[in-house]
Amino acid sequence: MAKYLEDISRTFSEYLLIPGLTTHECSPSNILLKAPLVKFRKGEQAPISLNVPFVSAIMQSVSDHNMAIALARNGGLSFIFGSQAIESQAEMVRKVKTYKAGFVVSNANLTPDHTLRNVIELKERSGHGTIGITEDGTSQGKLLGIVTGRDYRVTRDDPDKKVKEFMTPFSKLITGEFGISITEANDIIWEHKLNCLPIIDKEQNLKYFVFRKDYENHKENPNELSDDNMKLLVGAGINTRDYKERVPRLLEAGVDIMCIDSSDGFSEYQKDTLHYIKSAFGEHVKVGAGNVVDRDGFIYLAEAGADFVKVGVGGGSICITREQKGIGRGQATALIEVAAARDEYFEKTGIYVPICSDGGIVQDYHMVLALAMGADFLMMGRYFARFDESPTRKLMVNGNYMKEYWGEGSNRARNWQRYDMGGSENLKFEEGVDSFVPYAGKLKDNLNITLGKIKSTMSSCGVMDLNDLKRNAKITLVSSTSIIEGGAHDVVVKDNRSTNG
Ligand code: RVP
Repeated sequence: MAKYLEDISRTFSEYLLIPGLTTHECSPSNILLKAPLVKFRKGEQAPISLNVPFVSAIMQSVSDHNMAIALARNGGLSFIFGSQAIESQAEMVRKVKTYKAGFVVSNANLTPDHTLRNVIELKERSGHGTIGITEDGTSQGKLLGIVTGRDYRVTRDDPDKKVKEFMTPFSKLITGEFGISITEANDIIWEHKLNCLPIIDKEQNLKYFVFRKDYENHKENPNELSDDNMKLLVGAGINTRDYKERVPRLLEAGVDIMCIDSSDGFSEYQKDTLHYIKSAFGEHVKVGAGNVVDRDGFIYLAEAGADFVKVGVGGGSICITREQKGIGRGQATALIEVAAARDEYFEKTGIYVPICSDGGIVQDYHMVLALAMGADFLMMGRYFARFDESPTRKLMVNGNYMKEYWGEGSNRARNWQRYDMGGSENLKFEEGVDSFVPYAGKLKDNLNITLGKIKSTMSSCGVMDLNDLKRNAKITLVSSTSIIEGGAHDVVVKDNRSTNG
């Protein structure tokens, strides 16, 4: 006879946190959100930690190099989507690893023989007012001058005037030497009252520009997640089919951590993949696995060597796996059981394998609930898809700005490896939808509001960090009637504010 689980499959909206004693120290500004990303032994620190407990979903519509840069600069990490050619994924990883905060590769360049007309066209096309003038017109060519808005007057100058006649020539430029730090570059900018400092190598080739405004932004990112060489951390999704080719290329590109991406990770394919990577490349190569929804799945992947385990089947906003295949579990129930399994495994082996709650976060308070229920960190798709930094188009739909957001199991993504159960290589039926989400602006602005809310909830609960939250949160189930009480009720609300969900 089939086994029936005793608990009901529940989701975040069915729970609330009970306030604890808020002490004087427990103000939001004292609360820490650091979280372990990979496994560690009792008494040791995790070799990689997040500064905020968020990672962006392994999805075409969420995590490319731009998202990865923005998120790492704000303390989290992106897993760059694996449903693309190996080389293009490796290239995205490389872009994140070679990104130097404040050092910008010039993407508006011309030669001295171009004309003012070309300058104006380029400025309009690229949106950049500072143009590098190089011998061959490339971003890394020999620097011969720069052109900014101060060098010409559109209304007076002849559009056919050559760049060499009005550029600021190299002999008059203040430059920085390749290799200097951002602080040294900034000192030069201040000393010479510059807006932009070209950085050149010994052969006078242009490497970067440093802009005054970017340095100021850099100082505003105290949470930045970087390695010992001050390079941003980045992850990448992999699958259980082409890992022998994909993993070495991602490692060459400098990836810091990988995650096997599957809607159902309780499989021998994942074990084979983990074993292969660890034996071919060494224990120091970090790989997460998943997704699972119960103790058995967690223990299996932890024993197979996963560095973290991802939890969740069917709870994603764009996911229809539960409808299509009838498999899955309420995200809260899954998380509670897997967190208990993680603690049991830690007790038994002395190895702490972090768990990631993946999918189904709608409200900001769901994040605190997930962390209180035992998630070490959270993976989100819909949340990040709404921002400027996600790779998808922003469109006007019925008078509102929207961003596109589609599932990896949709016909649009055709990520068959994620739903692969062996056998034929075709995605036979869709497990995800193609959708819109309300456009929300810049990642940094939204993240700051979310983190503020999380800290405020933690302060109400009287906890100072995420461990404290896991250990001491008091959580209650709510009845459907009391859910109604949780929103504005029995009043006529004046303005029709939309929620961030
Ligand atoms: P959400 O944050 O609720 O949008 O969920 C994102 C998660 O949904 C992803 O991290 C992934 O686990 C899952 N996903 C991605 N594509 C699909 C699908 O097409 N079914 N599901």
